[in-house]
Amino acid sequence: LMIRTELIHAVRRHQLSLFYQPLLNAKGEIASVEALLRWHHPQHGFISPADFIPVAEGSSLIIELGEWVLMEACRFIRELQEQGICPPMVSINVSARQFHQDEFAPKLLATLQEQGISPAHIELELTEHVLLTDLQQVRQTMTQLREAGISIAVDDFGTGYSSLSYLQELPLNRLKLDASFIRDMGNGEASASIVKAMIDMSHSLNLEFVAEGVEIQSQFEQLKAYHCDLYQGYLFHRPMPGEELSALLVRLG
Ligand code: G
Ligand code: G
Ligand code: MN
Ligand code: NA
Repeated sequence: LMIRTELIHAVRRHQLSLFYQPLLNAKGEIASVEALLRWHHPQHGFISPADFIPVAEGSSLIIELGEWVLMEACRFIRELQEQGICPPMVSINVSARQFHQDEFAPKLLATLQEQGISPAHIELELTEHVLLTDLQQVRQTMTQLREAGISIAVDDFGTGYSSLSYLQELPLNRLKLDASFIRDMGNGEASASIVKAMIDMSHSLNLEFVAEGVEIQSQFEQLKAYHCDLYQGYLFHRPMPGEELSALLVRLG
């Protein structure tokens, strides 16, 4: 309850910020970045989105937060452009309640247009849970988004215990395999085989495959041998403030 009340003021009091974590391709280039919300509370310090997102999801607060995240991502993309830096695609996490609100796609597209941001700069991360609630409506919304040029990734892939048939039915771009699979890869042949099979499946469906939570070199080597497309994790970069990312982009040219 404390969190809910305080969260209502957090936006207005400028306590929220976006951090960005790069996703690298096999050549080590930054292919895109994931935007991750951060809340710095003046008394309680840093509060994890793992703690406050579920609270926000309990009410329309999540809609307001989602709108703030989108505006902030747009502001950041424009700032990079003004500095002469070519902005990477920015992935935004979208929760169920946001995605299933009325007019989600047209509102999002209108905001991008107002902000002067090309939809090609934006990817949405949706969990299997979001995708499988009202598949008919999800397909419709997603088609509108894809036709406008927005990319769609399945986040935490593999944790939803769902049938995989939706992968053929929805216009997806990427699968982001949940970090737990990457952690288990070192624990034996079977776990590694699962990851390899998922990579092969995603390629046969023309989807890009992202490994999340890559923390050690041996995981990276193994994933490269399996032809994983994109890599995200502490081995490469931790989530960082926007200024740090723009400095990194300048350094990399
Ligand atoms: O960055 P971190 O590991 O602390 O994030 C914890 C969780 O919070 C992750 O599941 C992530 O998807 C979620 N999260 C981070 N930022 C956002 C956001 O802007 N919107 C939503 N809906 N979830 C977010
Ligand atoms: O649920 P989602 O995939 O959106 O959550 C991503 C979360 O994973 C973010 O909170 C991010 O801070 C965290 N994260 C990113 N890379 C790593 C990593 O290598 N190890 C661990 N433990 N967490 C990571
Ligand atoms: Mn995510
Ligand atoms: Na994830």
